[in-house]
Amino acid sequence: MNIGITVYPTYGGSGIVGSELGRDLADRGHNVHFISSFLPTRLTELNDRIHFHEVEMMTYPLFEHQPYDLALATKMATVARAEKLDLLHVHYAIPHSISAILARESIKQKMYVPVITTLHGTDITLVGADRSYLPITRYGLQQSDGVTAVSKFLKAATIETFDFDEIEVIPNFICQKHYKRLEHSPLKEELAPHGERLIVHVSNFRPVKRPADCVKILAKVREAGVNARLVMVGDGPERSACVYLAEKLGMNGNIVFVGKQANIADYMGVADLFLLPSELESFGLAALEAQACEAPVIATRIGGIPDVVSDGESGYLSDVGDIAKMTDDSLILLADEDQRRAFGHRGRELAVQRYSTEKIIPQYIAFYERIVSRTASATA
Ligand code: GMT
Repeated sequence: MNIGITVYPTYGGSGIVGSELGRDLADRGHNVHFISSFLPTRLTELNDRIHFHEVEMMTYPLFEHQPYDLALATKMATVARAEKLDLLHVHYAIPHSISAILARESIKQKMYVPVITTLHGTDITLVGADRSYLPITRYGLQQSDGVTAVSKFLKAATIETFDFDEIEVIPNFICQKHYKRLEHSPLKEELAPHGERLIVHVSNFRPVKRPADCVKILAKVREAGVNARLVMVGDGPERSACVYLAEKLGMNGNIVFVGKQANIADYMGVADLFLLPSELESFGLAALEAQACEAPVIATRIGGIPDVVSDGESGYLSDVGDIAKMTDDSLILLADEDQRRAFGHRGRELAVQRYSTEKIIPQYIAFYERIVSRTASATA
């Protein structure tokens, strides 16, 4: 197939999923055309089956805000016609599904390019549910030729907010060759030079991720006598609050903020423990990546996380903000290396069994085939 994919090309989970999906589809022989404002972060290499089409923006003084959605729609339509795309698959509803629908409609006299929208989380739970975007998000869902969601939780949330239920659940996935334990990594020595236990957090540091909870947990873990260090990977609006809190709690020397990293598997692969204390996660891709790297996960019991992290087997789950329990759970695993390893092994086993690319990518391909054949017969 000739597949157009649009993602936010930054460090968000939806961009990662869309990029890794495209790469895997190309490995399976499909032609993949990424259409976005710049090359997605995870897409370091292009080849003869992975192509990139940059959305060009004209700057004009009258525009207070540049209309990216329209430039994207124009590019989608142009690429669809030039490359004879079989479908446009957009990740994150706003504004991508609206741009894709506009593109489809603008060229439908010449060809019909079906639009598939994958919902990732905040596009429904935060942005889409906001009154300013709710009607247009519902329109995007109704007008898409196919809609998928990354978890049962997100499907239920979409039904509740938008009264729209034609949604296929296709969970996120993991490349088991890329995400794995790194036993002898120089990075481990660099981050934990005196054999400290390494706790890792990865996020985009938005309030919904509650990264400051990680700083509080580290302080309490150290108070309990465990020589641990915390590595904070990523960047975003909450980072300065975390730096301030670290200083206030006297944790400066024990926390390292490494900022955005191209290869987070390097960090997860050396983690003794992974923290994800989010207020909401429709899926919790970071938890899945950590589990694939054999890092037990301490997370919150919200959204799609209980499907990914098996409480008491591959990690422990707590209520949002329950620092005391998350600390106790961390201490259990950090104090008992055998149990920590057993949780790590079980996490990898579950990640591979339930979410390997081998299991999930064929579900996307089957969904594409279904939508393409349904729209072909409807438009014949
Ligand atoms: O909010 C983020 O963390 C980014 C966001 C995105 O769309 O880029 O992540 C969402 O999609 C990820 C990939 O499907 C999921 O793993 C995250 O759980 C989800 N985030 C939230 O629901 C808050």
